[in-house]
Amino acid sequence: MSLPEHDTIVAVSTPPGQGGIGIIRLSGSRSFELARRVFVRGGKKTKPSRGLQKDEDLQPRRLYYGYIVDLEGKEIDEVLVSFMPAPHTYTREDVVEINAHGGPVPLAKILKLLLQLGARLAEAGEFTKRAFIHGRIDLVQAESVLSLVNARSERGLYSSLQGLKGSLSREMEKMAGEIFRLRALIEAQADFPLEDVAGEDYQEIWKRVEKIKDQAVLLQRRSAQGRILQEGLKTVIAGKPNVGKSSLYNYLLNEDRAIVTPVPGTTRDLLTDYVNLKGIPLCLMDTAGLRAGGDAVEKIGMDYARRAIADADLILFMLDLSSGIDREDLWIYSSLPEVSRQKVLILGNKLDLGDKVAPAEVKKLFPGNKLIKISVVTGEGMETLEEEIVKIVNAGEVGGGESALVLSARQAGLLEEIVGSLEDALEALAAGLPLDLVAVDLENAYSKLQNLLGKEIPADLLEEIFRNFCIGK
Ligand SMILES: Nc1nc2c(ncn2[C@@H]2O[C@H](COP(=O)(O)OP(=O)(O)O)[C@@H](O)[C@H]2O)c(=O)[nH]1
Ligand SMILES: [Mg+2]
Repeated sequence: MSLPEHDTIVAVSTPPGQGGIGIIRLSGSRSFELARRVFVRGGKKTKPSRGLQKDEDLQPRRLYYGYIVDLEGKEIDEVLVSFMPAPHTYTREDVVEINAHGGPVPLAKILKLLLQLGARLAEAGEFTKRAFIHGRIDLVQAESVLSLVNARSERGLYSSLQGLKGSLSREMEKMAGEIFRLRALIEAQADFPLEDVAGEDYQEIWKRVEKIKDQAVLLQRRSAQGRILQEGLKTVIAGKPNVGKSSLYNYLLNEDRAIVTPVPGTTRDLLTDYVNLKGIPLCLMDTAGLRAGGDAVEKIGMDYARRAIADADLILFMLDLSSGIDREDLWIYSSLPEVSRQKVLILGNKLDLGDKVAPAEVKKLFPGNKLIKISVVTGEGMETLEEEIVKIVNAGEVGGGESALVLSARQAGLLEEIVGSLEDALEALAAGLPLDLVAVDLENAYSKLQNLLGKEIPADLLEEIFRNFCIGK
């Protein structure tokens, strides 16, 4: 690493803006000294006295009440300060946290003061990077910090926390260990010509590679669920014009975002927003109604709609109960992609205006799918709809579940390569190839696992990863 790792860094660790409190964090060998120079203890009775005089004044991991004063001794803010000596800190260095009253002005002043005294402004992710460099956390955990910062929902937060606690790392370490042992076993055999390798040994190796591959695939599946928790379940409302798609969009968002009119073809654009539905984040999209014809603008809108549908996790296919199911509805329904990772819910809207759809008809037209009857105007059936969405996610039909993992794009990419290498190994075994060729594939999988855990990772890539963090983390 080219950067000096041992200078003292400082940053505002809380999000920008008008917060209740703001935290300024210092890390490095000079943090105590710098903090002492600007911190003045204060109590109800004692008048502020400049600086901390004696070491006894200051015990680790205690909150001290007082003031930050500038170089002229003028008070900047009332604060609580804690001093945390290395190595039991986030970065494994001496850390000071100053809890200020927040508001951008005092925070900026305190920060400037510490910079004047010789601290350096931390780069994005530098605190976490130091934690990693000093071996407090591995890379998987470091990336979980990033996910945590970005988590959109409580459950996304939970799965990032799992990564941070190291459960994901432990599983990967276990896989790496197993591959390592397998390679040792193969090496022991590799000196013999293939026909001398005992059939049982060959079988045994095969079985064990298969087991590791299954584990990797499971991680992959769980990470797909994690993506949903983090980025939101891509939910697209689709159907012919005028069935109430925009009305549903507004209802779920709880605001009038989309224009609703009785004129078919009103929505021409793709509208997207995030909704938190009982703890599940939806990335909700309202689309232009699909129909034959329409002007140029509407056609572009329909094009957007089709693309959004192809990319969705969940499709809310809407029709109008009061006018019944017609050819247009069936045309749209039959054009929905049949992809197993996607789920379609059929919504019959405008229940308040009547219901011309018989249960037998639903069974015949949409085999294996049920119809949820709603009225966006009266709110009837909406609770059922929301519960159904939660159920689908919880059942893992489109993702979710407690065991979901949040992986960064880098991690997901590596995991895919690991699965690929393990599949290659299995193919080589199936083809009865010599074991040293199998060993090459295992070696590949092994080094990628190490890469995932940040053990054999090039420095520039490391810089890149930490650059994605925000400053102060
Ligand atoms: N009575 C009734 N009217 C509805 C309902 N949902 C939507 N509408 C009306 O149907 C018309 C079309 O709605 P809109 O949301 O723009 O449909 P879209 O074209 O599918 O986006 C509007 O006049 C809405 O007020 C409903 O549940 N009941
Ligand atoms: Mg609309």
